[in-house]
Amino acid sequence: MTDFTLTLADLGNTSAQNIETLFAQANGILGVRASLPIPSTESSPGSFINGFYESHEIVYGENAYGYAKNHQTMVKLFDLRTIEIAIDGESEFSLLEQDLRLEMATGILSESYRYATKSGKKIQIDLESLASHANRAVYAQKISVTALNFSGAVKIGKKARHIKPEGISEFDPRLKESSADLQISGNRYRTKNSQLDLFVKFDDFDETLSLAESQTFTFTQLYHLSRLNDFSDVTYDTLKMQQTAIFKDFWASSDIEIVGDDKLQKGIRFNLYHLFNSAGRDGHTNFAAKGLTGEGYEGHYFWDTEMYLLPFFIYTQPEIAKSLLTFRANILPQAQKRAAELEFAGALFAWRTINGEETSAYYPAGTAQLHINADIAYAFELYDNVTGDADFIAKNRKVIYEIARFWMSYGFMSARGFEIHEVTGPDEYTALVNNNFYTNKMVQNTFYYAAKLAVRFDENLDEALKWSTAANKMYFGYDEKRQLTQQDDSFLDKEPWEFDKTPTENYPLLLHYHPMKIYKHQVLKQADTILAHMLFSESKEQIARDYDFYEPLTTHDSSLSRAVYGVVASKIDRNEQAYDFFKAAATMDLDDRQGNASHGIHAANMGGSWLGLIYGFAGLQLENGQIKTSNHLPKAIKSLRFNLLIRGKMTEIFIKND
Ligand code: IFM
Repeated sequence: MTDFTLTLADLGNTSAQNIETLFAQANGILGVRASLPIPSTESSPGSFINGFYESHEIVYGENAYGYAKNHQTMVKLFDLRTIEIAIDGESEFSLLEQDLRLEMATGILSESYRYATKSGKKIQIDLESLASHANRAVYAQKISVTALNFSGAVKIGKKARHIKPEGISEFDPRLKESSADLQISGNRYRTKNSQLDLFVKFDDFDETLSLAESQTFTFTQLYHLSRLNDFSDVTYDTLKMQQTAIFKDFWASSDIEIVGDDKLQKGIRFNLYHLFNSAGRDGHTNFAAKGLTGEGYEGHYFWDTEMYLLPFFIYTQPEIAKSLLTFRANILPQAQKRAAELEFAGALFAWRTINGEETSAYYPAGTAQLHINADIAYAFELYDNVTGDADFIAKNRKVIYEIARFWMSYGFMSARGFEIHEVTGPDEYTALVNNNFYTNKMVQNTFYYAAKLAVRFDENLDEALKWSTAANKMYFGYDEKRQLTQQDDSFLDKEPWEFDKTPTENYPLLLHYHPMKIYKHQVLKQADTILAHMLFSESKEQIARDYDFYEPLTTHDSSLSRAVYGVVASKIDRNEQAYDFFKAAATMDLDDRQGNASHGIHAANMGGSWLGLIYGFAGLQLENGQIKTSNHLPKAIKSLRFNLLIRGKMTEIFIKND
């Protein structure tokens, strides 16, 4: 297979922490940052277990009823990568050369480092490693140490080191201390507050060898980390063989071939590779905003899963999609409790969470993003339509009914129709508004789907009638004079943001302006109305007018924005604009375009780049179980080939630009 290799030459930013993120290895349960074998002062090594978090009470200066009570932070666990080396007693090294090769075709990372001591003794460290997809408790390494220009005693120590809290120095609301003090008893590590257990089995290594010049010593290290104290015996070679086979299957169903732009070809494969690696697999974990590659956003699960990641999984890896949706079904009790606490009916899912409880300490851009509830329903419906998995829907349909009940109790019927007030839409630079267009559209869709299920299963028919009526009467604001869809009731009346007076270094705005200043202006962080246009049908003229109005007001400070604008640009036949957006999405982390890949991958954008190709360039639409495509290839792309798995049947789609 060609073009499945990632090297340092593919990266726009080769800082130590960027490399750690981009070359990180993960298997949906366990993630390990690709830190240097001999760490530098810039290193931020660590490993993560999906869903393994510590909690702390949120201390509010001014509390109010119903605010989220606890932080949940995915714990930064062990440094599994550091090798302690001493040559004839010298243990300080400078890095001379490094070379990393990530074989995305097999899920195996190869690395080579050359180091020198102060007195000039040089060694080479070669590593081969994997986070096993066959045995998700295991991170495995094959380590070779070569004496390059000396003969002598080399002491090698390889021990898993628990990372202790050190505090965060940077001001960035997207980051929080993630290391935690753990209570250790034998091979069990327990979080103090959340009382979660993790069991480990480490084969530590500590030896002094005598190496002759050019002689290499090779050994393997296996690290087992699991929520269950149950480990099987495995060997490095078996794990490697299994890993290769699993990745072969993955690419056979999920690869996308782009002819005409090698950089984008690599970019999209890199994105799909990380999507496969960080998705939870057990129905009790989900997909963190940064996957299992970094500590940004505390390992929380957001709507990113439903609206940006699930389409890829639903169409190519339905088993993974099912487990991500099962997670939502499993946290239904927490959502029901939350709705009751806030005195609404049904279920209210948390904006950001690990264990199902709301953990957003800033409700205007957190809990108020109620749209996540409609997003979840949307994803269930997409799964239903694409896979035809009737058993799953039959088993979990209560999730949809409960969400519909929440919306019936949250919205209200006025003379104008069914209205939904005091919400924040996807655009986090506009908060607490009435009738956010995206939210109302998604809720309308939720009501229709809930009513359809009620008819399909012949139950809740009285409620179904109310849901259909609310859907039919859903209110959408429209500015007749300007012929524009209103993002919400007040957006078009706001003061324009002075973009020409905003210096480049003041982006992202969230790091430089108080929320009140941002909220009172016409400025968007990310696609909002335009996201609704990506999902639902509307005349091309209307979409184009809205696109031309909202895009110049959008900073794209959120990584979730560009891909969506790209899909919609394709939808209105602006194929070259779509191409520019797609390029930005496909290479966002490789080129560190958001400037914070060090905190972890931008997973939603990676899913968004799949949407850019499949919904955008290939114009995929699903109507009544039938797929339709249309050709929106930009000039530079000669052809596009991909697979879709629809109702269990694999369909290959090939589009050429002529
Ligand atoms: O869910 C997103 C949100 O839409 C924008 N801020 C970051 C979150 C996590 O990716």
